[in-house]
Amino acid sequence: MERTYIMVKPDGVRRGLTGEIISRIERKGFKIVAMKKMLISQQTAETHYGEHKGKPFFEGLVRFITSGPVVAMVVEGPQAVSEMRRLMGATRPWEAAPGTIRADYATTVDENVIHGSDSPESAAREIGIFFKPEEIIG
Ligand code: DAT
Ligand code: MG
Repeated sequence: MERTYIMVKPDGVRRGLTGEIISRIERKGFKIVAMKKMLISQQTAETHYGEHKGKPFFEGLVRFITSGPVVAMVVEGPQAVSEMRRLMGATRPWEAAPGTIRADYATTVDENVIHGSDSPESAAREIGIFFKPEEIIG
């Protein structure tokens, strides 16, 4: 069993896509072992997206992810990291495979509806940023 950090981004929450995304995760057969709606602080956003610091889109990305509530989750299942990346689709929605979340619900790279960890190591790091161990109920 593997765990990954999944987050409905502010555009997804604003557009009322949270239920649809949760539904896809559950229908797949994955288990949501933690979930909360929250506002991300500037500091937390910069830590979460630390790998992108210095890139031209970094400031805009931090501004966007702090622009409204997100729904943060820990999702568990076999190959959860890579499988959730597959369900999400490519970062650039126009490159995302048909039927993926980003292909179905997003048009731009800067508002692409969902975040998912890109490796088991990133998942462990990101879960640790957003959840206390006792908030994860397996
Ligand atoms: P992903 O979210 O698929 O893991 P990433 O880690 O490369 O993609 O980038 C994180 C987020 O940053 C991405 O979801 C949207 C934003 N982003 C990436 N590249 C961008 C770009 N060229 N212009 C604007 N935003 C970008
Ligand atoms: Mg990433």
